[in-house]
Amino acid sequence: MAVMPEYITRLKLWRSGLNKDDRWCVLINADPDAMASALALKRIMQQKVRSVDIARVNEVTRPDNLAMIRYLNIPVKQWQPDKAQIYTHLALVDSQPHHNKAFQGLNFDCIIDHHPLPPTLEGVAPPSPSPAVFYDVRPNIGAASTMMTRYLQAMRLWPGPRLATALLYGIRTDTGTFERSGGEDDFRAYQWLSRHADTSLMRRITRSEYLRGWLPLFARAFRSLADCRGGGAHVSLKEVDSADLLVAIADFFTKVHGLKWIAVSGVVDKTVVVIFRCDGSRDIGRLADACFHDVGEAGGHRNLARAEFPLAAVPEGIKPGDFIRNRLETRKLRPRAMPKVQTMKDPADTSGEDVKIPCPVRP
Ligand SMILES: [Mn+2]
Repeated sequence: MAVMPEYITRLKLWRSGLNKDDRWCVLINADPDAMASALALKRIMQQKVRSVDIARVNEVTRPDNLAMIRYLNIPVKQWQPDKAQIYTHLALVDSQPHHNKAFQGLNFDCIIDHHPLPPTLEGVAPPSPSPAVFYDVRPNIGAASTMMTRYLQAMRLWPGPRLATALLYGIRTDTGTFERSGGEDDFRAYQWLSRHADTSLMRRITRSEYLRGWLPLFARAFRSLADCRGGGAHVSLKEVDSADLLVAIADFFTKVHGLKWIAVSGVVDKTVVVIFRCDGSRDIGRLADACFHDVGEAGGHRNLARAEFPLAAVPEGIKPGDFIRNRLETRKLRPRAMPKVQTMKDPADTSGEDVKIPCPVRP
């Protein structure tokens, strides 16, 4: 954190230069960390400018994200490019311009992020233009909410329970409650925020794991549950809107004592998706690989794995569910190969971002 005082001085300078007539918009790719960071930036700016709006460039569909917006009253609206001229300035948090098409061609006077720099800037000193522009990108921090928490502390702007809860949840989702990432800075911010947050609101958000519309599919999932070799089970669904639902069902079954592994399959847009979860008694990534390496992408970790293949790979006249069940029951593990790393949606990831997992590439 040695560089922090310099950033704080620059942020203070930037803030003192804000104009009472300015209308700002903070753009985000909405997830808990981005929404919390935008709220915190709004708090830092709002006394100094005429207005601060928060606009998202994506749809919010995950139940916990929807709960966060509802219970914490987050004033986030859909970004409308054709109305961009009503704003005098734009800010970007938890993202950089190269992350999303919607950000390209826009001029940002404030960028705060913790994702890697674009390859063109790696190893180069960050741009430090006029004091009218604030730029802070630190890829070694676990969450943008951590950076914002430090700024609030430094400016003696104590967060109310809603803002503190939002930031806490931002750190929690981006670090996987410190299981996936996060360092000392994140942990310290987390501890400090815990004292200001509303625990009952937090519980309502973390408990929002399912959508009302998913319940009939849960009913179907329970009916389709069939035992598989080695204390495992298979759940087969037909067409579903998104793989989020399959992940939610698979995660649910990890709470059933005595079930050693679960595979939940469904069809999303002509692609068959199989989500695997395991209690650690076997290497489920290898099972996923064994069953589906020849038809698509398959692999993962010891406890979490995923396979995806085109519906067209299922032979005519055979139901996808039966095709999958047959392979789950009969395929033999392949000898361990040196895994190549390829980008695939991490089955462990709950934040909605793509990360790299080791995954055997199909020959
Ligand atoms: Mn983030």
